Amino acid sequence: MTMSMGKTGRRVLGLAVIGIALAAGGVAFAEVGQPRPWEMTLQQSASPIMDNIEWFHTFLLWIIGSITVLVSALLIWVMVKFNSKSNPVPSRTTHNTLIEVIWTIVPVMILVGIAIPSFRLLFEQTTIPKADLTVKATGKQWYWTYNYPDNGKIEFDSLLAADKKPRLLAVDNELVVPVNKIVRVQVTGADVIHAFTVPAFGIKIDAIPGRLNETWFKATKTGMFYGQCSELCGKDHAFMPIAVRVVSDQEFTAWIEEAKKKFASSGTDSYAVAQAEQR
Ligand SMILES: [Cu+2]
Repeated sequence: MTMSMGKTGRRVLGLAVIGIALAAGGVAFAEVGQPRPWEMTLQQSASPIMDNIEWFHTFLLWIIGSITVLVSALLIWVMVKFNSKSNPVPSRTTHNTLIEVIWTIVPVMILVGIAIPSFRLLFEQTTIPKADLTVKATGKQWYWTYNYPDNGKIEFDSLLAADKKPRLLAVDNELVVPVNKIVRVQVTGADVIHAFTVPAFGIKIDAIPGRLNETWFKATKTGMFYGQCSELCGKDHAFMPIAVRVVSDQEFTAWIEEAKKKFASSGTDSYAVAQAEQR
């Protein structure tokens, strides 16, 4: 018996060590803007909205956790103290006004406490501040087309790049935006419903044919940020990632100049090119 207990103990210890190693591995892999192995939390935030979402998530977790602990404690207390053995003659009490008032008022207060930050966040997400840049993302089966209406007629397709890393997230032409600038994103669909999502910016909005949806973000860090189409849109739904490259102002201006030439109306329709190459 002692032997088997020792074995179990060692096994538990072993599992704990593996767990810590995996967690540490996950941290070592940590990169902003993309998922990482064994990730259990939200992706690292890179926008004020996402900071707020993270705060709200943690706030809710504490409330849910406390309620769960309280209800479990009450259940255990009832089971131990009032079972037929320890309490053979039950009380015949049926009503208690004070308790009934408390268990009505307290949940109402909790819900109001949740509603206030929840609506505040919702308004922040849906009220688009004065934008420094507007980009348009059009979901197509199965890639994205980006437009820069403020900067001439830049339009290009963004397709999954199978040879690039990170796998299934990298694309040939990334959406490029300047850091610390308010970017308004107009989103629509060309064929079926898609959804434009970048977790690190806390944005997710449907791309609906015949309708122009709007959202916004302000990237507070430079680097690559990835997302995926988040509305089941057909057989290659899993293969139309969203890649956003956040750069400094100067780099952005330089990129715009380059893009004007690269994606000039002569038509570098990379989707058509890719299709042609496949044939
Ligand atoms: Cu999709």
